[in-house]
Amino acid sequence: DPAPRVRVFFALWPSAAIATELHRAARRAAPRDARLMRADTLHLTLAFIGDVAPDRLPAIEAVGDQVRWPRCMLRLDQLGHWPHNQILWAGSQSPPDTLAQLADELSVGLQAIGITLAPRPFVPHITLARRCRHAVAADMRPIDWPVDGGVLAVSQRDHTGARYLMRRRWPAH
Ligand code: 2AM
Repeated sequence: DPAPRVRVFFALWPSAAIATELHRAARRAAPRDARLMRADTLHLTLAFIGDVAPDRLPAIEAVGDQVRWPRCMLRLDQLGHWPHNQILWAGSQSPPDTLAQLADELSVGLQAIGITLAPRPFVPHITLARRCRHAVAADMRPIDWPVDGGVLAVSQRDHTGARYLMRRRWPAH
């Protein structure tokens, strides 16, 4: 058998208070048959790495040590729906530049250790619900998320969906 691989990504993880507000927004906006994300699973992906051999984790963590984790205010004031993956998401009409910079620094750092991310633009979003088949017509009461660090998360999938473990946390600095 090949060695087991782990599915990892860098992300921003909201506090329980912000996650609760986001979950409320999701409940208000999502159609009944959509599958809401649990509050404790809500996050914003900065760099999706995917499946790696566990022995790659120290180098990946070292990338997290190298970048600057900014402190910033992220105003979530936008709901969106992507038909191609049936996701209902929350985003920002004016994301701070520092977040795109952070995503870029992570991408460059990962590239330097031989991990190339999918060449798609960074669209900061928080998936609120999956299997959302229709566009949603809903306004969102803005939620101000004081971003003060980030994480390396490990995704464990089973029949109940995904569970996330925080492998490392970095405070803003
Ligand atoms: P999504 O919420 O838009 O699906 C864990 O799976 C996290 O990584 C999710 O936030 C998910 O984004 C993101 N993700 C999963 N597969 C991805 C991919 N191929 N490219 C970019 N992000 C991905």
